[in-house]
Amino acid sequence: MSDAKALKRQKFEAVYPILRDELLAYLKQEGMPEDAISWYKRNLDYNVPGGKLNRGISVVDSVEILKGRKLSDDEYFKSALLGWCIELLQAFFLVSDDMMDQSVTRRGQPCWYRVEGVSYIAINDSFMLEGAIYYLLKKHFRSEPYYVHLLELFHDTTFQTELGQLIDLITAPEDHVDLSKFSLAKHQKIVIYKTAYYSFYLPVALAMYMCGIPHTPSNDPYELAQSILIPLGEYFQVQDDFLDFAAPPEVLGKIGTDIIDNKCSWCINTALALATPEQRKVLDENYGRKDAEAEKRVKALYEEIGIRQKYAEYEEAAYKRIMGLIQTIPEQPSGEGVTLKREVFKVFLDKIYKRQK
Ligand code: GPP
Ligand code: MG
Ligand code: MG
Ligand code: MG
Repeated sequence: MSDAKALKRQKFEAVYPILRDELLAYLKQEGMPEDAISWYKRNLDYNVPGGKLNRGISVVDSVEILKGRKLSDDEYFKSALLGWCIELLQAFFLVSDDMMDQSVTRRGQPCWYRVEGVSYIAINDSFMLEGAIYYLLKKHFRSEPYYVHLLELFHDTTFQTELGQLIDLITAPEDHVDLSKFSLAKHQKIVIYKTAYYSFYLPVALAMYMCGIPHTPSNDPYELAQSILIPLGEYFQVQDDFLDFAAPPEVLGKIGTDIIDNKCSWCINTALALATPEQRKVLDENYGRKDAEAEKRVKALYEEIGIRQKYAEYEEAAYKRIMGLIQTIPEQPSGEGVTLKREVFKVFLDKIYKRQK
């Protein structure tokens, strides 16, 4: 990591304890018992700050680029706070996703529900991570003219992600493997809803609202942003699917579960498109089984089919395609006020291009 990048991360991380303490102070003020306060602290500390923080820091980066200058202390704090609200949303999703996917590790440690004494309490803990978002938004943004936009955006994005999670889950029944039900079209729908909206559109749209960019009836800048960020998010989830199969767990921080979980992942869809009838039979017999040997057989077949090469080709094509989309943003914006800039999207794309984790 470059020095500049490490410093940026540190500055962003320094905001987290302030927000956590505000949340804990709320519990105290409500007269909650000490053990509840320390439980919530442990929940927050375990699940919120330890990730890559790409989504959160992207809010700050985007506000900076859109304003075209260094931020005041207040502007920095507010944009970082919105960034941490996305990290809270992400924590809410991951704690519950790991239960639904029966995952083992996350960010190099046991998934929260697998921590001694937590178990199903993790369901309520995930709700409390979500609740924190609206407490913080109300406390810090209530008097801003764009407050209702922030609320709507978080609510809409949460619902979209839950829709994506629903189709992810029902396309992967535990007791019934039927690979003929998978398709790249279905995969695309799943990944756009479960990942792209909250991971890519949300950070940039939050930054745009904070900068006072208005909606317009034609050529709405929010729609333009979405037309680039949704394909970007789709590419990101294809990476997630590929890394689930290909990345060493020590690097990825989590153990892949997609093959065992019968997921409609990019890898299986790509393999199905390339498989000979004999290879297809191996997939039909081994995919989605709760069995480490069967998982190994599927992985060996992915190698045989050349999934790594296919992925490298996909990644190059996706990068070029998204770069092309970014060029559709007018270079010389007309009119006054803050307008969209290509740089917002380029920075985001460069953050994920060829990622290993
Ligand atoms: C990524 O899926 C999507 C999410 C984490 C959103 C979950 C949404 C909910 C409403 C709970 P994934 O299972 O591939 O992620 P990972 O590989 O990180 O487990
Ligand atoms: Mg999942
Ligand atoms: Mg998962
Ligand atoms: Mg995954």
